[in-house]
Amino acid sequence: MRVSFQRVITLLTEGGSFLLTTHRDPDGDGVGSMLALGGALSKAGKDVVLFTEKRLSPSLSLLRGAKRIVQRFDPGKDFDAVVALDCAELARLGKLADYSGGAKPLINIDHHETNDLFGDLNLVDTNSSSTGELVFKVINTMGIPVDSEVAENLFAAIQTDTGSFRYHNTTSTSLKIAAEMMEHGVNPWEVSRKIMDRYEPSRLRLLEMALGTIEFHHEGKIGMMTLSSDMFKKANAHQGDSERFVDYPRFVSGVEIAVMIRETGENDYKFSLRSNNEVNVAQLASLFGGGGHARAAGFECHGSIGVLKEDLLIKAGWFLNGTFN
Ligand SMILES: [Mn+2]
Repeated sequence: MRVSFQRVITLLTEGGSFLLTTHRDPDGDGVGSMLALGGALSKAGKDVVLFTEKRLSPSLSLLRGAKRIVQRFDPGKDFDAVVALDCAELARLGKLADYSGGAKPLINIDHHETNDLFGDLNLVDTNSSSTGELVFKVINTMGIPVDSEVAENLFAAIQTDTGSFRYHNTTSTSLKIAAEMMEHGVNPWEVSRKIMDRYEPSRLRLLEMALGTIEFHHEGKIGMMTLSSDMFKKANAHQGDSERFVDYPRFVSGVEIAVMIRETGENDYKFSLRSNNEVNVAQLASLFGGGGHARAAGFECHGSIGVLKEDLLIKAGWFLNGTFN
C-alpha cells in the first residue's frame, strides 16, 4: 500500500473537525464512503462537514444520512483536515480543489490505479475493491463501533464498485466485510432496491435509444455505444441515467473492450471504457488524459465525434493486438 496508514489514523484520531468530500458526479462508492466515515467520525465526537459540489442523484440521496451532505459551508470555518474520498486527482474535486490546496492537510483515501497521490497524506490501495473497503479499515483501526447506518453506507460503497460482487475486483475481503455489515443490520435486498435496482421510465427510454447505436469494431472485439445530448433530451433523462449502460456491449460474447460515449456539451464528450479480460483500459484512457481502473476507466475530450472515435479505435487496436508499449 502506497501509504502512511498510521499517520492518517493519528490525524483523524487527534483532530476535532473535518471536511469530507468526494469526486464530481459522485457514485455509490464516493458517497457511501463519505457517509460512512462522516457517520463514524461524528460518533467519535468529531465535528464533520460533508460536501458535494452538486445535489445527489435521487437514488444516492436515499442512502442513510445523505441529508447531512451540503453544497455550501462557511468558508471561514477551520478544519483540522480535508478528506477526499474515491478521488483519483485533485481536479476531480471540482470547486473544492482550490480550497483544499490551502494550509490544511489534505488526506487522499482512494483505490484508483491512476491516483496521482495529490494529498499531503495518501491512503491509496489499488488492490482494494472500493474506497468503502479502505474506510472500513480506517474505522476499524480507530476502534469506532460500526452502527447500522455506517454499515449500510459501507455495504453500498462496496456493492457499487464490485457491481454487486460480480466484477473482477471482488475479493474474499470484500465479501467478508459485506457479511460483517449484514451482521450490523444491513439488508442487501433493501440497499439494492434503493441504489441499484430502481429507476425512472426515462432511463428505459434512454436505454432503448442507446441500444440502437451499438456498433462493433476490430472483429467484434470492441462494442461501442453513443449517446447524444438529443437522446437525453428526448428521454427527459439525466447523465446519471446512463450508468452501467456500458455493460450491454461488454456482455456481448467476443467483446473485449466496451465503450460508451456520452455527449455532455457542444463537441464535449465523456468516454467510459470497460474491458473483459486482458486490456488495461486505465492505460488506454490515460492516452487521452483520463484514468481509472484496469477494467473500468474513462476520459473526457473535446472535438468532432467522428475524429474522436477513429482516434480511440486506432489506439484501442494497439492494446488488442499487443503493439502498445
Ligand atoms: Mn471507487
